[in-house]
Amino acid sequence: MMQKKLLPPRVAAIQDLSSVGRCSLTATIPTLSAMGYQVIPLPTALLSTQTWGYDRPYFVDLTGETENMTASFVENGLSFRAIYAGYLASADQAQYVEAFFDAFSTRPDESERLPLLLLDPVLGEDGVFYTTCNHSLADGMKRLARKADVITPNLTEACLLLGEDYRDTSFLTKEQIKPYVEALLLQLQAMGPRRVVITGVPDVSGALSNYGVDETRQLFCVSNQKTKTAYPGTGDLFASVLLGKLLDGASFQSAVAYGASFVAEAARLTEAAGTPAREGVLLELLLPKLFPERNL
Ligand code: PXL
Repeated sequence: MMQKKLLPPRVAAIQDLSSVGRCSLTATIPTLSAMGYQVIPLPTALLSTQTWGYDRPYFVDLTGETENMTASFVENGLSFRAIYAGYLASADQAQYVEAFFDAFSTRPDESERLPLLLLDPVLGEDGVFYTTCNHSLADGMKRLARKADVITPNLTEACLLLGEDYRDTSFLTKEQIKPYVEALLLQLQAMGPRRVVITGVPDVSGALSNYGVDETRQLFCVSNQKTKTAYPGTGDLFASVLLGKLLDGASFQSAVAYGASFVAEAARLTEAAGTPAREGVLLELLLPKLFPERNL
């Protein structure tokens, strides 16, 4: 009989299934599986391709299925070590995801809430909404953020959650950016989540930084060199690696640093390979790096 601690803990992943583009479930499932976790997907939408760089993806909104999937998981007595929610198809779906959080939260005490709830409030980028997102979905994400333990917005999403003005930081220095982003981090933390990271903030030096605040209110920043090409799905890949590391027991700051450098390496490798940006990063080549060392 295998030792119980070696059995892969279950992680629910509430995200879209985009067949092409290495984002959402097609990033989360391989990544967390490589790290030794069993992913239980609850697809929020079905798309032929992700939306960035493709004309008219075929899109099926699965909002109508969310409640029944949840009920079936409850009926079958499932439990989760973590719940990771990302891209949602509609504002109504956010309410069903909130019900999912409630159905599976046990909360023995506040310091070790089970399961760990990670929300990536996918809404937009570069100051604008993704084509399928809008303000009512942002309101739904705000309600979910209040319940989450960890949230991973980019700068656009942080501003949308807070109703603050988005500023393009790419011509500013880190010293100029820091007070703006740190104020956003503290406001987001005051909404409820103990740990917040604002991802992918560019600056004039050509770095891409993740600014975070941990459960002790310690602020930190980790930076990597930005590639010339931007790839879709890197936020999903980052959140997946971050979650795996947190579940492994890493501190928030070290999990953020590891996830950010993993994504930066994936972007560098993909740029060197010259594959189309809209197909995402070549994460398959890097997954072996994530394998845990285990003697079965
Ligand atoms: O990676 C965020 C994301 C998730 N899902 C879909 C997307 C995007 C970003 O464009 O299009 C369908």
